[in-house]
Amino acid sequence: MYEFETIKAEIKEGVGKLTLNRPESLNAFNEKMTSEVQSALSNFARDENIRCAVITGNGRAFSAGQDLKEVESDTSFSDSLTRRYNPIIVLISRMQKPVVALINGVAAGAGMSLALACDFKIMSSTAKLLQAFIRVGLIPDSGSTFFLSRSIGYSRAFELASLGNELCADEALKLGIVNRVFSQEEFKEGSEEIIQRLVKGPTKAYSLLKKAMNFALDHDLESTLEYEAYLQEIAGRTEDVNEGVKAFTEKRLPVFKGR
Ligand code: T3D
Repeated sequence: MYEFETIKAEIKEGVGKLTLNRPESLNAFNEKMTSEVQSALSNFARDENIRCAVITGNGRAFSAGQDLKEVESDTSFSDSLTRRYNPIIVLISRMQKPVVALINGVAAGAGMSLALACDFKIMSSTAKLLQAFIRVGLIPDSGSTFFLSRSIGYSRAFELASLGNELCADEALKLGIVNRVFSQEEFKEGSEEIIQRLVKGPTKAYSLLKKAMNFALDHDLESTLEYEAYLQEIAGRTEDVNEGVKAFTEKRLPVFKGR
C-alpha cells in the first residue's frame, strides 16, 4: 500500500490496483491527482510482483476528466497535457503487463482517454463514456484521438468527439470500445475473473504482445512479420514457455510464473 492523497494504490496477490479517489468531484483530475497517478503507475511498472494493473474510480464515477474548477484563463493546455496527462498515457502503453480499466461509472474527457489507453476495458452496465471535451470548446486529448479513431474508425470517432453525446455501455460494447459489460451486481465477480486470468498468465508474453500489436497498428505486413519473429524469439526463451509446453504434453493446465 502506498500513501497518497487523491488516489488509493494497493498491491494484493499480483494485482496493483489504483483507485481514483476524489468522489466529490467525480474523480476529476487536479494537479495533485495527475502527479500521484504518475507515481503509482511508475511504481506498478517497476514492481515485478505486480503482474496486472487495474485502474478504477471510487464512488459513482470512473473520472470526469480535467478538474474544470482548476482551469484558469492563463492555463497552458499544452503544458498541462505534456507534463501531466501524456506521461500517464505513455506509462500505461509501455507498462510491461496488462492494464485493466474497471469503468465503474461515468468516464468523461481525459477520464475517458485514460480508460481507452488501458489494454482491457470492463464497464458497468450503468456507466457512460463521454467525449466531453467539445462541450467546453476543446478537442479530445490524452490519446482519445489516437485510440478512438483506431478502434472504431474515423467516422464514428468523429461523431462521438464532435457531438459529445453520452455513450451507454451496450453501445460501447457493440462498437468494440470496451471488452466486457457487467451489471452492477455482477461487476465485481465478472471483472475479478478476468483480472485473475491475466494475473496468472504469462506476463512476459503479454508485454511482448502489447509491443507487437502497437507496432502492427502503423507498420506494413513485412515489417510486422519481422518484428513478430524478433519478439517471438524473446518469448520463446522465457520460463513460462517451457512450462506451457510441458503442461501441454502432461495434459494439465500450465502454472505460469510471469518469468
Ligand atoms: O488542463 C488540461 O490539461 C486540459 C485537459 C482537458 C482534458 C479534459 O478532460 S476536458 C473535459 C473536462 N470534463 C468535462 O467537461 C466533464 C464535466 N462534467 C460533466 O459533464 C458532468 O459532471 C458528468 C456528465 C461527467 C456527470 O454529470 P452528473 O449530472 O452525473 O454530475 P454533476 O452534478 O455534473 O457533477 C457532480 C459533482 O462533480 C459536481 O460538484 P458540485 O457542483 O455538486 O459541487 C460537479 O461540479 C463535479 N464535477 C463533475 N465534473 C467535474 C466536476 N468538478 C470539476 N471538474 C470536472 N470535470
